[in-house]
Amino acid sequence: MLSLYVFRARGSLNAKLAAIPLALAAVAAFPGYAQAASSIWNGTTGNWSDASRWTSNPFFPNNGTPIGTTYDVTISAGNVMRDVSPTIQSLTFFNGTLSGTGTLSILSTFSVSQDSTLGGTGAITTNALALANFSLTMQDSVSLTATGTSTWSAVDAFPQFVQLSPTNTFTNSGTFTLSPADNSAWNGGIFSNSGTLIKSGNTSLFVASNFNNSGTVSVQGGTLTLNFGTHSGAFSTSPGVPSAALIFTGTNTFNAGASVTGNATFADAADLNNSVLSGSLNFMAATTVNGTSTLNTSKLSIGGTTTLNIPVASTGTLTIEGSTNAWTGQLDLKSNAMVVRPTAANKATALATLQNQVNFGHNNGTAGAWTGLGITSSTVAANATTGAATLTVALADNADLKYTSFRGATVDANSLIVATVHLADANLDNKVDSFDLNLLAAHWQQLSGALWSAGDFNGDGRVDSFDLNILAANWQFGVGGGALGASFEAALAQFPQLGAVAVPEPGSLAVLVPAVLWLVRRRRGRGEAARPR
Ligand SMILES: [Ca+2]
Ligand SMILES: [Ca+2]
Repeated sequence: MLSLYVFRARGSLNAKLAAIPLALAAVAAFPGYAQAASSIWNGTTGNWSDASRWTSNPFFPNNGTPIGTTYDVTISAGNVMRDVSPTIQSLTFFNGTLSGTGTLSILSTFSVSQDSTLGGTGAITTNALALANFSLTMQDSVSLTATGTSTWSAVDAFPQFVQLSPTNTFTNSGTFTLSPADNSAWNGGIFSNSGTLIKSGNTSLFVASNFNNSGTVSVQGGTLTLNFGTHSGAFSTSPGVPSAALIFTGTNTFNAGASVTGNATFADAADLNNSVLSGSLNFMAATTVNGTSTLNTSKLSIGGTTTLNIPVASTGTLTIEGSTNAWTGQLDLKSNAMVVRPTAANKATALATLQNQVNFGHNNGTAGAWTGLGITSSTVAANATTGAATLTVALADNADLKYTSFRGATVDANSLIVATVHLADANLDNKVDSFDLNLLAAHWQQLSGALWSAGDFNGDGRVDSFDLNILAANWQFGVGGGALGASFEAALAQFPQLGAVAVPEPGSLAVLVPAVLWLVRRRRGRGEAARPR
């Protein structure tokens, strides 16, 4: 049976077999003359170094034996065991197994088709990996590295598969373009990309490996889904290609150097540490934005809980899953801020939505506890339980604040800012001083629609003595010792209109101001030693 099998395997390669002796004769005739030889395995199970199993007999394929010879190798059946560590020019591999312990260096192209298996230990390196019409299985702990220009081509519509065991590693350090048939998959093991990985074609590919990117991943068409991994490289989708999409599933960690831009969905937990985030991002599960990360997106959609651990994030549009009074996603600002940049045309809608999301975050579940869905802050929620709350989540209109940059985020007159703030800090600079009083004074007696940035600190849409009282109670918070000379009385004196207004009961200014003065005196008493006489 074996001999018949071998006969068949060899018999199908008669033309190539016939060429070998001629090539070897040429080498023998011109020692030192560079000569490409083809060598074909005979389909049995045996050692690579057993020359009798190769058509290049008396030599097994290994560049330089004899001197000047390079080998284009074909394995189409059987199991070739790497008992040596050869270097060859190319390997055409289909329906065979390559096992053993030695390394194998392929200087040009490693072509894989049909059902092929790599096993054993040791490393296989190739310049170009060419996958087409194949399924490739890796076993044991063999590794495969592609350093040059590699391709995965779809010959027909049938999905193709790469299957690694948990102890196999594939590394791309060159440029690998993946154009597989739809619903193809790269499963198992470790997929390490330190080069450039390009997904092209309008098909979907699922990389269900531990995928780690320290290089560049570019989706130029179709969907690339990446299972869990740790990244310090760049991910992008081509702008202007609606079909191009990146999906991260499983737990993904993005460390220093990582960036994500384009149409990307984080379907499961993502830890975004020190990464640059832009484009159109969807955070559908627990997502944290940490460290020195920057988030400046055109669109941000939040499904699960997104936690901001950076001072500011900015997005053109913010979408939180759910609907008015029924939000199901959650933005946890912690002690930070989110800038939303609507156009003039959709500013009013964006503002109403943000107001509802903040209100829902404040009161959904336990009223006033800041534990609801929508927009909230776990920092403010913790502060609220102290019984002497000093923090809140504020919604500010930059038309009031007139910043061009807020904590480094570019803003304009249409920009809206939601931020965790100290009470009465109208301009969100972590201090309560005359700038805040200025804003309040500019909107004094506005009867409706006032935001935090207009001095409405109690959220009733009006700017009146209730708000002035809150300002007085928090006066000089966050201001260094030297500025304490700016007394509230002196500051208030700058705004005679505040004193001239007859305020309806119970908050008339006549009643208010003595209360304010009492507060200021009390603070002054505490700060006696620091004040010059
Ligand atoms: Ca302030
Ligand atoms: Ca008010």
